[in-house]
Amino acid sequence: MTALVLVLGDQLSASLSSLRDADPASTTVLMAEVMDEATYVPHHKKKIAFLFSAMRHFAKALEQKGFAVRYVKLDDADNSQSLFGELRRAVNALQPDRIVVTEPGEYRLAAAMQDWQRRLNLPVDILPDDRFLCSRQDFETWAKGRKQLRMEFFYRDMRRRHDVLMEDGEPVGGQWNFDHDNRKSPPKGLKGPKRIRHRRDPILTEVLELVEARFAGHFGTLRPFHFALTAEQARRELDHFMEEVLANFGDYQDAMVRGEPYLYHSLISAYLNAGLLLPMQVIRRAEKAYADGKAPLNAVEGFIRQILGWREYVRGLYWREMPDYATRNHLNASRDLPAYYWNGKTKMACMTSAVADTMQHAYSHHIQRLMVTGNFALLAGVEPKQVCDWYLLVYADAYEWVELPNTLGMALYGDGGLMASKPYAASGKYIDRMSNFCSSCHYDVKDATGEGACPFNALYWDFIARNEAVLKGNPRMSTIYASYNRMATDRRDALRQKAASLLEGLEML
Ligand code: FAD
Ligand code: DLZ
Ligand code: SF4
Repeated sequence: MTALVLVLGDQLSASLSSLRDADPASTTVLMAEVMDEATYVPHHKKKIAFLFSAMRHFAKALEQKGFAVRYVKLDDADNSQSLFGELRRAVNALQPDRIVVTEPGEYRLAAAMQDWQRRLNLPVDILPDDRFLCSRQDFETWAKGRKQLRMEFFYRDMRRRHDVLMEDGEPVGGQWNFDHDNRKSPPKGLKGPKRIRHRRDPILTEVLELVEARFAGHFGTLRPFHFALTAEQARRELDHFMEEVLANFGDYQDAMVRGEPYLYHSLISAYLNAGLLLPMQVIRRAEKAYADGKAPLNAVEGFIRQILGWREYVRGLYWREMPDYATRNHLNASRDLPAYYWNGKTKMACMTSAVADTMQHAYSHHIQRLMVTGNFALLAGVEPKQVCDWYLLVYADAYEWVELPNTLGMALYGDGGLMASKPYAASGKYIDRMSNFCSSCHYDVKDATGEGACPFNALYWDFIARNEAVLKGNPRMSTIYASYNRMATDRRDALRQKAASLLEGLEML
């Protein structure tokens, strides 16, 4: 029996379910760089360069293990530029007895795959992606019958189930969550630690030239290029994070500083999502850092919660709610995404900084995504589909299974509170507290209605006012509505007038 194993660009793990038990003597692995995947949204240049280079390295590693690898480069003469097209060509050339593939991360591809067996007239085994720590079935079991799917309870369950940061059946330190010790404002002059860099290799040089030539019109800058491309390089970054950075992760998790895109974040999401790192490998490494006294519990618990909790939770939610999740728009938001999301040209210093980091690094950290670009789109009422497409293409770690719940659910409240118990809406005051952006901004964060007032302020109160019918019943919004309704009528009128003029001139801010 000969098998053809299709490995996708975000399945670069030696332990992948489709490869784990494959016999190199009777297996050919197919990997293909195709325009269909590179352009279903026009991904950031760095994201394409990262994936193509990492794919080529992974193919080499498989060859070293004895597998025959059919690797199709983007510019190969007969490349059909679609995954199915490449599968069909390989089937015609190799005449395998069956096809094996690990289930893909995105619904669109999973739906298309259902038809491959019929179209190829060959058995197609689609195996579960067990690199995740909660299977789709286990998430269903957890979610079934619950009125609310709150991440915190899911996370506690995962801690128990995987015995992570547990001692005699209790959470280490006596609490599940240490967030009250986290999330400090940035002190003046806060800088992130220096990050390690990897040596350029011939594979990367060739791919950078390819991306420069073929994707010139895509978002973002390509060079300098800094991503790890192999599991070994990603592990070195992880080790460096654990030794030098994790200790301050909790304290400055929500801090934002101009010119410091990374601060104390791990920068591992692109590696986890492409398979160069595995979630349990990262979690056990963080537990070890705690045991070795390299980092305090508030940092280690907060970090582990992101991976064991949030990452698994959003994946479970995605598969449970798709396909209609992608079309939800609970607040009926319909404005167009302003041009500064693409070029960073706005007088709002916080938005310029978040977009500039994104253009340069295909990265910005969680609070910039949530409380700057996400918050602004929420307050301005931008149509969720346009916002989601933007997030899906601009970040090197973006795949729909993780991007969509975070954007549509967490940032935009588009799912009506399935994911977030209340909208993450905030005025300029929050951004001022957590960043140094406002001191160098054209706008005045202390003003809400004057000529040079911070746009986030009036837009925030307008968001509260215009969504009153939908949000008022939410108990977590009651203090906000009480404050709003206590405001003098003149003040409320002034805020709404200011917001109307801001929305009218949204492109000009
Ligand atoms: P750290 O802050 O160091 O966190 C460690 C790890 O925890 C991350 O690498 C990631 O794997 C995981 N993690 C943390 N928060 C989340 C979360 N909310 N959901 C899932 N995993 C999480 N993350 C993506 O991986 N891909 C996306 O496309 C993506 N889109 C987002 C869109 C919006 C609007 C928002 C608000 C968040 C999004 N996130 C996404 C989550 C989060 O912002 C990124 O995982 C994080 O910024 C990656 O940087 P890091 O590796 O330095 O993370
Ligand atoms: C994101 C991406 C890109 C840019 N290119 C490819 C590619 O050429 N070949 C490939 O196999 N995968 C690529 N990917 C990753 C896929 O889009 C990803 O596997 C699906 O979205 C499922 O998560
Ligand atoms: Fe952003 Fe307003 Fe601060 Fe300017 S003043 S940086 S627009 S929050």
